Amino acid sequence: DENKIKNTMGCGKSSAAGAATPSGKPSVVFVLGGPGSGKGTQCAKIVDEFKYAHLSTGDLLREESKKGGELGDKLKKTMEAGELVSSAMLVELLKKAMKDRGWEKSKFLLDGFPRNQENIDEWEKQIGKEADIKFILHIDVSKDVMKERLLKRGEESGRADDNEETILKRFETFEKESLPIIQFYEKKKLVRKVDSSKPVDEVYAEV
Ligand code: UP5
Ligand code: MG
Repeated sequence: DENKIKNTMGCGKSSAAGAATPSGKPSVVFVLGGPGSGKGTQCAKIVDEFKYAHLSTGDLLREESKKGGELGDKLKKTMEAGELVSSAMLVELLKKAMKDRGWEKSKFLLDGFPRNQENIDEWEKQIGKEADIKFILHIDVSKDVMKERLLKRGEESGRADDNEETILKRFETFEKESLPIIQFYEKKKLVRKVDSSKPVDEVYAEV
């Protein structure tokens, strides 16, 4: 639904990218890209240089799943299958994390969100006009490179989804559900794409 996506992008046209909005609303950059493309790596560098709060929905979900219980187990299973968790709970978690960081006048890098249309619909429902979305930062690199990076990271990361089988499922989910979201934003000229095939600092220079 084109209008729904468009509505999400409604505000904040005039203020500088990254600046907190005069309205006192939080200013948001969605950082998107495939599994292992370097979203977290680049966000950490942005945080070092600029005063952004970095929230990775994947990290939030991993934290939540560590708590165990019925929800924790369900999240763990979904992530190990390389599938996407349901949006209502995810956006609730995200909004709470944003509030904990300080809602007003803050600048957020939302790493790995939104990944499908349901995510966008739920964002619209729970947050919508309460935040100003500035643009989408697309960290882009080939599947071969992503796979190589993830397998290497998997040697030490302890992440249950950094194994070959799950990596392939994560790629599938990304292509089927998340790429269309990036492509839609692209048509709206809201995407700033960075080539992430180069060494970290060179990628960051472009970021
Ligand atoms: N690396 C990075 N940049 C490099 C470079 N330029 N040169 C050489 N090496 C580079 O980087 C990955 C690895 O590559 C690292 O070892 C790094 O040193 C190296 P990283 O910055 O961690 O990449 P990132 O894009 O953050 O990869 P990540 O694995 O976190 O991406 P995913 O999108 O797969 O994982 P995420 O944690 O966001 O989500 C995990 C799962 O949670 C999903 O599969 C899904 O099941 C669930 N989820 C949802 O359902 N909904 C959400 O909204 C979010 C997550
Ligand atoms: Mg990450």
